[in-house]
This record gives sequence, C-alpha cells and structure tokens, in this order.
Amino acid sequence: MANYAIGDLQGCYKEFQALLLQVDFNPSKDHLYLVGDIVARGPDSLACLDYLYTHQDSITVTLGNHDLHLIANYMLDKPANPKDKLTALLGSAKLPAYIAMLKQQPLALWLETEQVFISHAGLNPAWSIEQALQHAQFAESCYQGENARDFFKHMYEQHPGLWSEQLNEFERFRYIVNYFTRMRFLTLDEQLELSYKGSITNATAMMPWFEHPKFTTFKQHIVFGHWAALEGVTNHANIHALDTGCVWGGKLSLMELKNKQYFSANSTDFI
Ligand SMILES: [Mn+2]
Repeated sequence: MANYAIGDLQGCYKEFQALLLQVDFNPSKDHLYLVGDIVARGPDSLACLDYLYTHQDSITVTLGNHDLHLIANYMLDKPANPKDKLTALLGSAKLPAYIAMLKQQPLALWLETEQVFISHAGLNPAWSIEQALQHAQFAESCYQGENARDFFKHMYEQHPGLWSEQLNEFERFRYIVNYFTRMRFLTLDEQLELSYKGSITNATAMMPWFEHPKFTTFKQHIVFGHWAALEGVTNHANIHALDTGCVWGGKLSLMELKNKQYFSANSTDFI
C-alpha cells in the first residue's frame, strides 16, 4: 500500500496514465491525492474526470481554482471560456455526476502518518495546520451546503484584505478559497497579493508565500500545485511544488508520500 500525490493535471490524461503506470498504481491498495486543477486548458479534461469517477474510492482531490470555476459555472449556468477546452466535458451526460463528485472533495488535507499537508496553492503562514483545516472545513460546508449557489456567486468579488470576525460568511468563504486556491505572493505585511502576475525575480515588496520566515523552522511537509513557473523549486526540502507545467509543455510530477520520492512524465513524450 502506498500514497501518492500528483500535481495539476489540467486535462493531461496521457501523462497522468503514464505516471500511474510508472509507479504501478493499484487502486485497490494505494491512494492517490491530486493537488487540484484537474480540468481546463489541457487536451482531455473529460478523460481525467472519467478516471477519477471510476476510481473515486482511491482518489482524493484538494480542489483548485479551475475545479471551483467549473463547479461555479455549472451551478450558475454560465458558459465556459473556450480556451479552457471543456467542450467535451460540458457535453458529457456524466457532467452532473462529475460535478457532484468534485463538490465532495476538500480544500485541504493533513496526512498524519506522512506528516504531509496538501492543498492546491499551499499553506497561509498566518495559519497553523489545525487552523487551516478548520478554515477549509468551513469553506467546504459552504460549497457542499444548500446555499452553495450563493457562495459561488460571491466567489469572484474583491478579496477581503484582512481577516476579521466581522467578515460576513460570503467574505470569509472568499478569503479562505483565495488562500487555498489562488495564493502565490504575499505582501510584506503578510496579505495576499493577487494582482501581481510577474516573476519572482521581478517581484518587489512581496514574497512567495513559502519564503515567509515561519517556514524556515517548519518541520512538516507541504505539498501544493498551482504555480507552474516555480518549475518544482521552492528551496525548502519539505515544501513540495508539484505543478511542473505539464499543460504548458513541461512535465507532470508525482511524489510518493512516505519516502518523498519523485517521479515524472514529460509532456513532450506525448505529442
Ligand atoms: Mn491553479
């Protein structure tokens, strides 16, 4: 029995299958954690969800921004962006079942045995792992509850800069979702910086979230995706960036969670 994590699939089904073959993934014994962004931009989002659905007892996803966007569009009856290449998925008779499956997935996970925290974008340094899991549970109850449509309606409004107990439930939901699914940079006063789209080298008055001083003495492992431009590099042995840009011509990365051993499949082998 083994546990694995794989970075952002984004419809890269062939590389996904190649990786599972490489590690001899056995759905009847092993468990697979996907760090989110299963769908969008890549060639075969439908095949990825077909596989997840068939093996859902052996797979857990920590939802990414693209997954939440798919659910939101579905629930709010909004059209997809053509560049997301979701036509086949949106035309599938299985779509309602796939949306229901995605909605059951968490935003964050803690694996005690492996000492691994997993979420799509990482861990907000202002939160302990326990607090992060509590925030994730609140947001999950929002998108799994009967008022889910209302929460999705408010998901794209302005980010509430600071956490406060005065935030209403929609603002709290949005704040938590943004940290778990969209975070890359933090300002020097530790607020989420969502507008900057440049490189780390050119970033001024901000830092990648994992460069926060908290993480110099952080002992647990963090597994995340979302940030292909990192090319897997965080300069922290215990902070694992698994989005290695498969959909952009890079590779798909897998980590065996007990021994922290890496495997990859190059997208250029599948053109
Ligand atoms: Mn993402």
